Amino acid sequence: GIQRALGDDPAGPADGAGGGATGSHRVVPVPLTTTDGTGAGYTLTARTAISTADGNPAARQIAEQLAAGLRRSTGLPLPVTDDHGARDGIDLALDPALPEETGSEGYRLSAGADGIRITARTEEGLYRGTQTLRQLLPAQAESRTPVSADWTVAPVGITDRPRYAYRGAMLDVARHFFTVDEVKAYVDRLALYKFNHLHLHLTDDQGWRLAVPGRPALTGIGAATEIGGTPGGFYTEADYREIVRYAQERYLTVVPEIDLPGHTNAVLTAYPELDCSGGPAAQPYFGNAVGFSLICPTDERTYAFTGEVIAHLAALTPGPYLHIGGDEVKTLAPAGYQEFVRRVAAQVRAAGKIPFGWNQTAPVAGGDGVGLLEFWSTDGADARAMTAAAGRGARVVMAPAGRAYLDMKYDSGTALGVRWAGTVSVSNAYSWNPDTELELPAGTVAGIEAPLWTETLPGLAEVDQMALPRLPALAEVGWSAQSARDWDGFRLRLAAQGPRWEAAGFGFARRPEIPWP
Ligand code: TNX
Repeated sequence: GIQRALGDDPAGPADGAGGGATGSHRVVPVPLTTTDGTGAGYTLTARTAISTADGNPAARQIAEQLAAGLRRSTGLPLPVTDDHGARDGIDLALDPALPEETGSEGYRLSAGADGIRITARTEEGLYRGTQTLRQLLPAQAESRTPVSADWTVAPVGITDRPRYAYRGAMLDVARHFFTVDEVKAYVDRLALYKFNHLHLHLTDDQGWRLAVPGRPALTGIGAATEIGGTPGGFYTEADYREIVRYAQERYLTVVPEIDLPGHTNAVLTAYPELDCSGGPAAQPYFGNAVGFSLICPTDERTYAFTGEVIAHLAALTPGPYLHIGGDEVKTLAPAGYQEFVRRVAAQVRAAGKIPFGWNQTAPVAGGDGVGLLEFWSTDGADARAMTAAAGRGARVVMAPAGRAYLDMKYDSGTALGVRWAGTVSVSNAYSWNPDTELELPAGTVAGIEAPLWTETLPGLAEVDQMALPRLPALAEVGWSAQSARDWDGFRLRLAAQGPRWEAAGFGFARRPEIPWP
């Protein structure tokens, strides 16, 4: 709650557009095309069923998820059936005959008096379509308990598909630990806005958050605390698998990050033999500084350690990427740094994954080195290094701190967050083009990511204050065509999300840029 009060603007929005967009035109991220139909629309009633025509198990599972969410708010029975057409209702159909351009996440949605139909070439597309449907219903559809409302979807035809294949959000569970339930709650917010990757920053100076077989001290010692000295925590293998499963069920791929060779103070407290700095023995770290720790790059025991961790993590990770960090190493010369990253990237390749690194790893990217780079820097030299790496075949995820960092303060009055990259208003987060932010060869931008570092954010309430409403702004940057989006339309559509968050019990910052109803 602190920030909410700060964000309140007693004067209200200047243009009097309070209440935001209505009907079918309030979906975030904005679909490719939305065409209003005529007639009464479709109203969910006690007769409504959700059907999956061909009995495909994945489609059925998507239908069950949709039904579970809507049952809890509407109190309607909403049975899931295979007999499409037997009753009126919502039909989810896989249709390989849809145009190829629909892609792997695109879908079509139509609503009319006789029902609602979502079609897609893939399960993933069907799932994205159900997230649009949630937003076509009244805000009360997000309630966690039964409420009464007019459950009508206006008549509409929507054709949709994403601009970028990679739309990620990062959660730093190292600076402050987040429980499995808190991570799931964050995934719930991401799923609604069609994110498809969850990047977990699992390790940092303040804590190591994943159990690794044969390395008990990593969690026994390295996970004990967090920033401020409060108790930390870690994920057991079962916990981690549960996060992966929950995300997968919502068509998000988990991207685990083990940050190396800096940001490793927690490792060094657990395994002092991996410290060759010559300084005093590493102690648990409760502060916010970066760049002071280094796992010994000249000791073979380090590579034995990274090899074990990477092999274990790769085995737990169904997705293609394994992030090796590489940021902010201030105590190692470039040649030694590059040699280290090259060796660890090779270990990731050997484990069958694509090495992903922060932009500092650019000199080692391309070819069989780092395959995917995450650009966050505000430095021109780093930008030029990206151009060179992309020329060697690396692809780039755009997460420029001045746009995409959810831990930046909204303005100088924001209580939470930091401001080393400046302040990031909702409009700053929204108004940029990932394709032209850097000078990169055509087609090398894989997508966008919204990182959330948690030095100043101890729990989900604080996370919500920073993520909402900027997370949906970045979702639209990643999903919607540049030509389909503009700030004036976005702020009205975003305003319509406020009542949804209220119904769902999500906190958010009532930023005065947005004409909340
Ligand atoms: C920089 S950006 C970091 C993190 C901090 C963050 C705080 C990057 C790759 N590293 O270690 O948490 O700033 O905004």
